[in-house]
Amino acid sequence: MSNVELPSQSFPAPLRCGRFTLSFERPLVMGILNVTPDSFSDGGQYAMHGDALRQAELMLLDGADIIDIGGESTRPGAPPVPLDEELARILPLVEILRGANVPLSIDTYKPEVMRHALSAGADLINDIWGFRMPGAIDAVRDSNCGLCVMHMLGEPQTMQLGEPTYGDVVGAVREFLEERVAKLQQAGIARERISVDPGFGFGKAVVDHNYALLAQLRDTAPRAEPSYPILAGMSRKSMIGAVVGRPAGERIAGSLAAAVCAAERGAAILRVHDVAQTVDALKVWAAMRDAANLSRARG
Ligand code: 7PJ
Repeated sequence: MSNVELPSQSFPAPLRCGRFTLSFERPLVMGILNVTPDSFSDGGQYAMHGDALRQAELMLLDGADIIDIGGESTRPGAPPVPLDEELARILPLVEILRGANVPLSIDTYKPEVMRHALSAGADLINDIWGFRMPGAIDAVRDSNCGLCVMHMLGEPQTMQLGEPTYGDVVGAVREFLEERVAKLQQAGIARERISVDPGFGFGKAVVDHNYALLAQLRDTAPRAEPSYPILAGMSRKSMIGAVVGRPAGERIAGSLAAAVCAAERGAAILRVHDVAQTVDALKVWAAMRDAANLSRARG
C-alpha cells in the first residue's frame, strides 16, 4: 500500500498544549473529571480526591487522551464556588496527575484559578467564558498552555432562563469565536495554542440550536487554513435527553451517536463522561474513514 498516495487530508492544526503537542489524525477523547463534593456520597476532601483519582485512573485505562478537571459545576443555574474551594478541589489532583504523562485540562473561567493551575503544571485551560473575565487573557498569556475558547450566550447563572434567540446560530457562534481568537492573538498568544468550541447547551435552544451547530460543526469555527481544532462537548447533555427521552445516566448511546456525528464533521476533541465507549465508537468511525480514503486514492 506504500505506493498508494492518500489524498491530502486537511486535519486540524496541531495544538500546542503545555508539555504536549496534540495532533489530530484521529479525534482525541477528553475525559471529564468533576471534582465536586455533591457528586460524591459522603463529602469530605479526602474522600472526594480519592474518588476523583480512581475515576481518572479508570479513564486513562479506558484510553482517554486528555483529562479535563473541573472544580465548579457549570450547569445552568448552578451556584458559583468560592475561589479557595475551587483551588482546594483541583490543585491536589493536578499535582498528582502530573505524573501520569497525559495532558491535564482545567475547566475554569476564573483567572486566579488559571494562574494557580498553570503553576501546578496544568497543560490546557478550558474556559466556558471564552477568556472574557477581566484578567483571563493575562493569566494564560505568558505560559505555553493550550486554550479552549468556548461560545456562551450570557453567563452561567442566567443563560438558560430566557429562550435564547439567534438569527443564524452557526454564524453568530463563528463570529463570536473569530472575535475572541483575534483578541487572544492580539495579546500575543500563538494561534497554535488555540482550540475552539461552539458550547453545546450554553445559551442554546435545546434541540433547534444545538443540532444546527452539530450539523454544521465545521462552520462554527473561525475560517482558517489549517483549521482551528474544534472541541465538542455533548456528553449526556439535555440535547441528548430531549431526543432520546432518558435521564442523564441513560444517555450513553445517544451521546455516542453525537460523538460520531461530530467526528464526521471535523471535531478534533470529544469531551465525554463515557471514555471507553467513546473510544470504541470513534475507532469504528476512523476505520470507515480510512477505508473511504483508501478507495478514493485508488480511484
Ligand atoms: C463544556 C465544558 C463544553 C467545554 C462543560 C457539562 C457542562 N467545556 N464544560 N465544552 N461543558 N469546552 O459537561 O454538562 O461543552 S460543563
